[in-house]
Parts: sequence; structure tokens; C-alpha cells
Amino acid sequence: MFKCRLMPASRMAPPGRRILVTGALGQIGTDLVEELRARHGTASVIASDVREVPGHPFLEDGPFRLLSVLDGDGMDAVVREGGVGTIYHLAAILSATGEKNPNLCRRVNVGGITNVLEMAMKHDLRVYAPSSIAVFGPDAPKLSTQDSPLNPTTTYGETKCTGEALARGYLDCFGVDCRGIRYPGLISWKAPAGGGTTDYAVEIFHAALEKGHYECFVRPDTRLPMMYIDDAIRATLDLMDAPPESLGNSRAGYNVSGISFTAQELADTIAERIDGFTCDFVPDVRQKYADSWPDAVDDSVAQDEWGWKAEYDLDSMVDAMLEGLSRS
Ligand code: NAD
Ligand code: AKB
Repeated sequence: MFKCRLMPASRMAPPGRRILVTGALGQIGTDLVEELRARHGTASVIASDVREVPGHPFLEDGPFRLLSVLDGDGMDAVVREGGVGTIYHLAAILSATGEKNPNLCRRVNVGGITNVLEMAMKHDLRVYAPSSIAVFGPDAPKLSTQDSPLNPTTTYGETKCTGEALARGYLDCFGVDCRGIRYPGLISWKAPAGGGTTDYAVEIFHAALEKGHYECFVRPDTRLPMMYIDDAIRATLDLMDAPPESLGNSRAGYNVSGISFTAQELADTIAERIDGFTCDFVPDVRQKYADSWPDAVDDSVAQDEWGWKAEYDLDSMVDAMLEGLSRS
């Protein structure tokens, strides 16, 4: 698949080069760009997306480019003209949208990371490209380890396995330093969730505060790995800060553990804080995707190699979500 040539095992972008974030107006990008700009300065972080979201702060505050990750020439121009040294590649089609339109999901998720890795090879860039717990399928243990089998039954999961394989290939053959985390379902309040199966764990907070009621699209006993956004952003930046020599074969997709709870436990924890909140459970097709994923993941490799440890539990995550949404 790859024509290998000898390159150094890892190439750090020289200090002073800027950061490009693809898919920056989505759920994770909205928090990640803010934190990257706080650390590196607003002008050093170029936000990009294929769409403009009316009223999104990144359209006004700091550099923003309209860019499809399928447009290799456009990406090349942004990288060269912007003096980019690192790409955080967040643009993707998530599981629920992806299963409705598998061709689009394959095109964007596999085509996008391929263009980003080609760019990295050509311009000596460092890359962060997230994977997902969706790499696991029904044959993986319900507590999936780093080395559990990767046989996803969703197209989205297949594209995430392909992304990990491509990242490993570009490292082995071309020395491209591409790192990734198999994020659990992420829970945040600054931007809406973007068409995934785990979106119920975000939507429930909006519905609880606005209507006092939520109709949840998975069964009450559905247990999935989840994580509060502050933990996810910290994990991302800790992994990118880790010295290359400390990272082993899992660099393209580390398991990271956050919180594992059922939909009923989440509803109950919210009801303890919002008087009269009720939740009905009306499973739809997304139940099937949730059932194919693990309940929790073992993250001992991430702990050993770059010191990962989550801070938020179910109670502190629910408090942070309600406080964030009440302030916004
Ligand atoms: P999101 O859907 O909220 O945001 C993705 C962004 O990508 C959107 O703003 C969308 O406009 C943009 N996009 C779509 N097609 C594009 C294209 N062709 N070119 C440029 N931009 C395009 O997703 P997210 O939750 O922010 O996820 C970011 C990454 O993290 C994805 O790779 C996703 O698979 C992964 N991930 C997310 C979660 C989660 O719970 N949020 C969990 C596991 C993995
Ligand atoms: C989704 O549900 O598609 C994402 C994910 C777990 O990758 N949140």
C-alpha cells in the first residue's frame, strides 16, 4: 500500500509555525480552538470548516478559513500561506449521520485524513487525528482493551479503523508524527453534538433545562464510555505534548477512559438536580450502533505512556454541564 522511503521517526514542527484546525466549528473544535488560542495566541490558530455557523465566535475572533478537507489544493494553500506546522484534523461525519449516508462518511473520513497525511508528509507537519470507541464491534469485550479486536459493524467505525491504519502507515513509511485518541462519547455545552449515537448524553441537558423532559433514543440500560469535554481537551493536548520516544504502537488511537454510565443513571443524576425532570426512552436505529460498542475501555497503555487520568465523574460532569448551560 505504501511506497516507503527512509525518514526520521518523528518530525517536530519548528516552534513558531501556526496551527490549523479542520472541522473547527463542530462540537470538539469549538472547545479545542479556544484552548489552543489561550495557549498559543489567537493569531497562531487558524480555524477552518466546510460551513459557516451563523453567530459562531470563530467567524469573527481570529483567523477563519472556509475549507473542505476534500480540497487538497485548498488545504495546501492554507498550509503554505498560513505557515502551518501542526494540523488538528477534526472534520468528519459521525456515526448516526454516517450510517444514513455511508458514501459521504467514507469520502469525508477517509479522504480527509488521507489529504491531511499527504500534506504532513509534504510540509513536515505534526498531526492530531481523533479515532473513536466506534473502532470496536460486537466481538470486542464489553471492557475493551487497547488490543481488543477491531471489527466494527458501522461504516463510521470502519473509517476510524482505516484512519488509524493510515496514520500508522505514514509514520512507518514517511516518519509522519500523527497521534490520536479513541474518544468516548463527548459531553459538552458550548456547541451542539454533531450527528453521533452518543448525542443523547448532550441533548438530555438542553431538553432538561428548556422543557423539563427528554425523549431518549436509546434504552435506559444502555451503557457507553463517555467523557466530559474538559477531560477530552486535556487528553488531546497532553498526548500532543508527550515526547515521541514515550509513545508506542498505539499512537494512532489510544483508549482513554472517562465515565461509564447508563442512560437511566444519567437521567436520574439530572433529576436529582432539576425538580420534575422526566425522561422517556424510545429507542431508534441508533440503539443498534450503541449495542455494538463497548460499555467501557481499559486505558492502561495511555496511563503508562503519557500519564493519562480522567478527572470528571458522573456527578461532577452533570454539575459542570448544568452550570455551563445556565451561564450561556
Ligand atoms: P462535529 O460533527 O461536531 O464536527 C465536525 C465538523 O466537521 C463540523 O463542523 C462539519 O461542518 C465539519 N466537516 C464536515 N465535513 C467536512 C469537510 N468535508 N471539510 C471540512 N469540514 C467538514 O464532530 P466532533 O464531535 O467535533 O468530532 C470531531 C472528531 O472527533 C471526529 O473525527 C469524530 O469522529 C471524533 N470523535 C468525536 C466524538 C464525540 O463524541 N464528539 C467521539 C469520538 C470521536
Ligand atoms: C458518535 O456517537 O458517533 C461519536 C463517537 C463515539 O464516535 N460520539
